[in-house]
Amino acid sequence: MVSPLPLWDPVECVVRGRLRLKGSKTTNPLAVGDIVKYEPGDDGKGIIVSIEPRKNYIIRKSTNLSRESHIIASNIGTAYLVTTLIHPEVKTVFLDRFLVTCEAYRVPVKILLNKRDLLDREEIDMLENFKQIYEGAGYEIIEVSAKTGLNIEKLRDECKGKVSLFSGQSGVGKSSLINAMDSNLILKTANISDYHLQGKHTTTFYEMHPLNSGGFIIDTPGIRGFGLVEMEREELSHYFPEMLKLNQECRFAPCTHTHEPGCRVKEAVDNNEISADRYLSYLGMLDEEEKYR
Ligand SMILES: Nc1nc2c(ncn2[C@@H]2O[C@H](COP(=O)(O)OP(=O)(O)OP(=O)(O)O)[C@@H](O)[C@H]2O)c(=O)[nH]1
Ligand SMILES: [Mg+2]
Ligand SMILES: [Zn+2]
Repeated sequence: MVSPLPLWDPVECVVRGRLRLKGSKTTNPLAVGDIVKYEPGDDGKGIIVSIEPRKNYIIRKSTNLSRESHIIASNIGTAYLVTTLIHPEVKTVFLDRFLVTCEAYRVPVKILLNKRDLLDREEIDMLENFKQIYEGAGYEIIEVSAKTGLNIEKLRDECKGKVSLFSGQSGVGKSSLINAMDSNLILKTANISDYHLQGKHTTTFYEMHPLNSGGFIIDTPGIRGFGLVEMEREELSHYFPEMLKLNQECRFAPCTHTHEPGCRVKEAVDNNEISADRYLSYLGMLDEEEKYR
């Protein structure tokens, strides 16, 4: 379903002014992953003249209040949502927003749980709980460690022959994982304690890297806030796979799974078929949709 793989023969290009105007509702008319046409310019650089239609993309607003959206990347084979449980602490509200956006824009997504080496006995319980919630919702979780190399080989295999996106909060180890996958790559990484001191992001560019084992990975700067791009109230639950499955069984259609009698989703939350945390996340998103519209 996704565009053919790029050939790795970089040409430096600039964007033509007209192109900027076309994408006026997004802060970036051109996103990493875009397939473009370019013409040779006078100074040896190419001039980008058009962008091919995107097969898919991930888009966000920096906050719910912002009017403009930002396209994180396009034409993605698999988006890997990188997270940790601790150091930094997982923010499930953020994860859920990212996952909803992937569903809405038809981007296949998996969760990479990094820094597995840091979890002690007590935290393993946290891990089980986390897995119950997200595997229960239908997502694949791969436990990895850039430090010990856990499952890096598996990841390398998975990433062959496609464009993969690594995204997530700052400090979860996106760049470290990519470095672990290919010894030719030396992306900048930073010690976690520096983040707290300066609130800084180590990766500041959206950049695609070829892997020597095959495939391409897009490294991205850490994301702080993830504002959903507008969607209809009735539509939101379609992007929670575990709710979508039961949708047909609700008495009313459309059902927002809030106040409606005979709601199968609410029943599923009550008897723990659907995680209460995910349902709360859903309610939070519905609320905000209302407020910021
Ligand atoms: N213990 C442990 N530390 C890790 C692991 N992966 C990354 N780190 C450390 O976590 C810190 C942050 O890693 P980065 O790779 O810079 O994180 P990032 O997600 O790319 O961060 P941004 O570029 O700011 O978005 C570094 O100090 C890494 O050494 C891991 O698997 N285990
Ligand atoms: Mg980074
Ligand atoms: Zn319902």
